[in-house]
Amino acid sequence: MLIDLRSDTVTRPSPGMRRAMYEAEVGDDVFGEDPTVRRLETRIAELLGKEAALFVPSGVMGNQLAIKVLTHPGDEVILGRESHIFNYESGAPALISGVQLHPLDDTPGWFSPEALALAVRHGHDWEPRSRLVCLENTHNRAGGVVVPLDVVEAVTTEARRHGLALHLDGARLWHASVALGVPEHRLAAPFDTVSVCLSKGLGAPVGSVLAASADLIAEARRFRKLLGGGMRQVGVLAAAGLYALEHHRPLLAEDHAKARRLAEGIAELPAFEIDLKRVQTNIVRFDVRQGTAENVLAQLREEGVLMVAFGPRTIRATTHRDVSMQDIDRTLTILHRLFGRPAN
Ligand code: TLP
Repeated sequence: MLIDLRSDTVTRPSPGMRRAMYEAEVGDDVFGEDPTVRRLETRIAELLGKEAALFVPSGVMGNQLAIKVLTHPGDEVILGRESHIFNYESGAPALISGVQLHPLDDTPGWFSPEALALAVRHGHDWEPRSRLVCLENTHNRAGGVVVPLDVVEAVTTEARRHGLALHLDGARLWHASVALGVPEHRLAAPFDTVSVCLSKGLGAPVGSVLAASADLIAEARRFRKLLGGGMRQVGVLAAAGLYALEHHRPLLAEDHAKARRLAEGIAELPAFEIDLKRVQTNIVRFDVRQGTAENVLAQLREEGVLMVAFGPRTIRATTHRDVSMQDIDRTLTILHRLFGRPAN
């Protein structure tokens, strides 16, 4: 049996989730007639403390709809250099919204209010217009780190001082909430738009949700259709999302515990370098001291363990509900056997 730690997106729907999908009441959601989708949207709006929400096929679409409804072509969007939007969304902001991205150093998982203030333009004719600031919580490439509440408050307050709009990529906001012991709506409060994913740690097969004011959601709904994201009897998928919120979300702390165990085992190996302080949720990011990440990944693959490269020497392992603590222990046994010799 493979131990698949490539991402928390690889989970299969649980038996209870499949049953909920089978039994879902459905209707044509393009006409706004799918009762299960409506229930999901209402539930997420409530959890995030926003007026309304929109079910979308993916996290990318949630982020891109947010950028679309908060900007005009030619505007500038300030975001982290390590963010998902900047690195992994195929250049969509340029294509869909006609905006320019202004990346700031967010190595720890965020940029400072001071760096943000310096990046804001001055309104000259020859400058792009600063319009939107995006944050990511938890921050994927930083290693699943949680952006603390005081940082969220400081950065968003600074953005508002300059009259900027705010979007939160909360693909794993659930994990941030569990790690901080703070409800999602507190982490979402300063933002105009928040996108969350059901298909990552929560274990639904498909789906993300964008939450915002009723006006912004009405606008996003129009662009979702334009992009081909208007879905019909999609209550079968929304049912998986509702099930995940109720039955899988309360278990996320277990995934954090698996990541911690894995990280502590990796820290014992001189072949690798890991910052344990960064292991706060379900992502374990570590560096290879000698040789390449690809070489280590190939050796692990031979043993049935899958992880991904996050750079030439950097590896990411992500825990989720389809890997057990026993799988983590087996992974550590394999890592110790392969890489246990001291580095010289
Ligand atoms: N992240 C995926 C990869 O694309 C890297 C993963 O395996 O972690 N925001 C964040 C912070 C994400 O981590 C992801 C997916 C998305 C948005 C996009 O979600 P999808 O894949 O549903 O479009």
